[in-house]
Amino acid sequence: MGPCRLVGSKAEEKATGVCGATLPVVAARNFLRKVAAGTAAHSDHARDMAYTLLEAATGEAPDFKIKDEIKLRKLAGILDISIDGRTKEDIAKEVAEKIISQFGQQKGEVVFVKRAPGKRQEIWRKWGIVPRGVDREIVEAMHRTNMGVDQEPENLMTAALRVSLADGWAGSMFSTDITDILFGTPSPKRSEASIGIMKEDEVNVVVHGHEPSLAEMMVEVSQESDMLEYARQKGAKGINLVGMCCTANEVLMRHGIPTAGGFLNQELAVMTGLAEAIMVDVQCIMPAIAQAAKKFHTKVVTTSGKGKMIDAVHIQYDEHRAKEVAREVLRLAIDNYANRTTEGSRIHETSPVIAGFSHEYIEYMQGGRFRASFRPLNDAIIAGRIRGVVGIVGCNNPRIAQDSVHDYLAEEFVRNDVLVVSTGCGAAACAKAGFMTPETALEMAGPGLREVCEAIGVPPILHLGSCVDNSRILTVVTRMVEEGGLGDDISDLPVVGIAPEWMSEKALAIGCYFVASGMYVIFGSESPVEASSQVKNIMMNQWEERFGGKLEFIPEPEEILKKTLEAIDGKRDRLKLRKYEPGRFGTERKLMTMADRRKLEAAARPHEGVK
Ligand code: NFS
Repeated sequence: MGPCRLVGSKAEEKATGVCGATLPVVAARNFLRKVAAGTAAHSDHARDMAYTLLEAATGEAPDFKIKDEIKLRKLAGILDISIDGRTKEDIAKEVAEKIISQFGQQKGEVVFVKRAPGKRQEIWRKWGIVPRGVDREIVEAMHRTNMGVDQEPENLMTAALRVSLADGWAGSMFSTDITDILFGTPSPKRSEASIGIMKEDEVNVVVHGHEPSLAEMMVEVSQESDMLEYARQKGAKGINLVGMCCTANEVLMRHGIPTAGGFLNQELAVMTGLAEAIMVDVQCIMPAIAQAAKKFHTKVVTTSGKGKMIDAVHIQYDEHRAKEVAREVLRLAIDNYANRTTEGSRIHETSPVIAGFSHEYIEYMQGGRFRASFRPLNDAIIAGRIRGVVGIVGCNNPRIAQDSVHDYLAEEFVRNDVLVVSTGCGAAACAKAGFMTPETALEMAGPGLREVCEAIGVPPILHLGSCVDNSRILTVVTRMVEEGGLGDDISDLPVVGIAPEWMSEKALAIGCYFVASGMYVIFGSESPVEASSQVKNIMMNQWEERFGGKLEFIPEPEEILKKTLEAIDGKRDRLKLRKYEPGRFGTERKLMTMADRRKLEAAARPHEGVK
């Protein structure tokens, strides 16, 4: 009588459980539960960010300030909040309250739905998948998947799309926007990637997890002269802050803090024997690190009441005294420096990386402050310089040699003139491989993509941030539609989303909201619904008919590549764009170089001179 999985001899489409639930019902039900869990993780993170914004605005969390007022005002506009004559704190308070209300909203539509292309919104309304409120969709998914409630695979799978939209167009998008407002909207930063960033003669503190609030405080306190002096007193030359998983992506994008890597790198950080402390909060944290740490001097420090761990030290994070908590963790790390005993495994190589491509910066880089637009990108696609765009996102998975599929695909796409955007552990993989530099374009990219990257001075693989920042990809594709020339909906664009080494429920939620937004999505590794041809048929055919997007699980990397390029070329065909041929392009507007852009900006601000 459950929890239900039909496996072994029962893994046939006609098999049933004791209650009569068929295999497709059980497969769809479990799938919906996973998508709800992934949505819950991203959205609960977003809720914490919203409360931090609220308390920053009211002064109850005095260590947090509003850094990006322009973005705050823009967001207030989207939320229909007036900004005239109001202080930024006053606006921020109302913005935070409005967003907090979206979690518990019971009726209507979550507010960011209106940011999607009009045609997309109509499709969602037609099929009844507009989320009402974030928590409501998650709770309903948990209810429907209880024993004896929703018994129809199609209905369960439609619910998966609705709950996923509460992630992409609500929870994750809230989190990205608020994080930018509090800590700054990312712009490109040069840094390094690999486990080789650990330093022998400094106190190494690894910040690992997902919510960036405490990690941001750690960035600040690790530069305080008192703390640096304390480290010197203990015999260290300095303090080396090291990022891990999505916390790494957050502090890399905003401060250029180097990244040690993604999900499967966390035990390696301990095994260097150089980590004085690994500070963690929530999500993707292996309990194994506290066990591995027993063989070294490393202290694993949990900081969230939601995420405690056996054999870890717990120092409770509190946003009301955030810097003080960060100092406490840092002092513990510094005190631990003298305890290094066990020689670990070390490497010294690191790769250069440029990260920090927020959607705002992507727009800016294509035309400067006064002509920010997506026109050059759309034109380059229309002309065939850029064949299409692929998002390579998601996790590492112990079933796959770490990063192997991320790296293989990234290299092949770039070679084939496909622009790559990347987030999460996919971005960490590309960073460690050294793919995220403008030079990569010269070495690896096909002729058209190379020309575009050279003109703008960007890598052919753009680091868009953490996994909640997949919402930035939604904004980018929406802006591409709005810019014109590539159809009138996301489903028209020659764009594919891929999670080649996925393992987390969060990845499934992301995959589903990309599909519901009209994209073809491919996951590598294993399918959680492999046993049910009916459920696979819903994901591939019914979803495509209704939503213009589909979800497919393809374990072979070569097959992922082939199907992606076919899909991109198919979309180009349907848009009646010129056939992609390497090295042969149509006419398009001239791309602006950095020098052109500076001239233009100087002309627009003659009194300010050239910046
Ligand atoms: Ni995304 Fe980031 Fe990595 Fe996967 Fe985990 S760290 S939130 S879930 S493993 S990409």
